[in-house]
Amino acid sequence: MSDRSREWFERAVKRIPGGVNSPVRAWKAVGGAPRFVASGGGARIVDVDGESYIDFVGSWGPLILGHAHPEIVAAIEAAAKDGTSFGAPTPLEVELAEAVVERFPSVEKLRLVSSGTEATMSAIRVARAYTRRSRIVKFDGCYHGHVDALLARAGSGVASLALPDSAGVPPAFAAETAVAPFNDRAAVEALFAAGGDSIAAVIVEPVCGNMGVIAPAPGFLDFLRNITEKNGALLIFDEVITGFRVARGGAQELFNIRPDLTCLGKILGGGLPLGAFGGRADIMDMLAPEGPVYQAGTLSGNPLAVAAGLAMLHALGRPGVYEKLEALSARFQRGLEAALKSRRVAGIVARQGSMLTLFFGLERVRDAEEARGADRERFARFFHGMLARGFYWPPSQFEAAFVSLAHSEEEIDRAVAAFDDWAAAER
Ligand code: HOZ
Repeated sequence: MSDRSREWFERAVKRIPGGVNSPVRAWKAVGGAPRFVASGGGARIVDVDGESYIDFVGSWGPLILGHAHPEIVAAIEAAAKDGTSFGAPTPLEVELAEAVVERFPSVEKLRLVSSGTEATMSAIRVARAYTRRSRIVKFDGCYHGHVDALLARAGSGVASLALPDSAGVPPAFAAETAVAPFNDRAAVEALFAAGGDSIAAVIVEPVCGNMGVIAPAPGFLDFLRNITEKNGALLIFDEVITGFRVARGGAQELFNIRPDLTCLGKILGGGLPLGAFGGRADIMDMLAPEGPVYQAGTLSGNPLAVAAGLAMLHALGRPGVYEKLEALSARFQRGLEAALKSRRVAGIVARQGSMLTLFFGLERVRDAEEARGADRERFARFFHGMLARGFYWPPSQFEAAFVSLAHSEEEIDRAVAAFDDWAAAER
């Protein structure tokens, strides 16, 4: 079935740690050897053995239009013909910055980088410089890329591999990071009460996507906005996943919150490496060459990534796209929930817009501690059960699955039928 994938994996592990360039891809959390992908088109990917799958990973979020969307491919081709990198300003960077500002009113100025990790790393640096404070508050299970200071109780691959935290992060760095449970107001209040004047910023995924999908409790984001403002700390929204996905203007539009700084990535780059951080002009003007905070990158604002991002934002500007995504995703949730119920498999479907997670064995999930209580063995069987039926799901309990505009109602219904079939056998 997967002979060529196995051969490539055996070859890969000899030269690439774990055989992969990002840990979750190794399938350690679900077992088995990862499929090596040969191509993708629309909602499908095809592996090197010629097996085709309907994909709910979507490159972990960027591919909201599906794979190899013709408008994105055309934009990249056209840009490439004019040169792939200059290390000098280009007009399209300005257009992309303007397009982001138009969608995110809290962002007055932004800087383009090459990944979400760079975006969060730079955002906390500028927040520390602006406030002249050093401590950062983050939430258990939120993942903000592999920045040293933010690898405390991180979600995503760190949680999938059940690592306490990353080795190689000096304790002194982590000491500047305080961790609270998501959705826990009292814990955040206690941190501010104990040392609010040393907290530079609170960074949060406004809808968690890296401990599985967990929505904010009603009023929680407003609470964070108020407590940071009251204490002179900045509020940073990590919208690398939620930006352009849960709404055109991200979670901040959906929940009507104005953070001080916002981190973006994934969809912003149309499937190419691109991130951004931005926010209030007085904060962003701390950056060199205007101010004293250094931040730079040879490939920052790369012409191909910027062209792909602009084509993406243009396509997402068409009327009805978010309504269509919501309808498809709600249909998916209803179908999965009906199957769970009729097959008497305990679990919930946690969803915000087109990001969703199946948590087996739980009745609710509000934070990382509850998410860690999910039945991960059943999740692994679910993953392989879906794979065997032609559906590619994120290979970890602690990641979000993504519905794209390339999925059809018929494909969603087939995924539900496959899930029902698996659930029947599981019982
Ligand atoms: N940690 C990433 C998703 N939340 C995984 C990225 C990847 O493996 O490509």
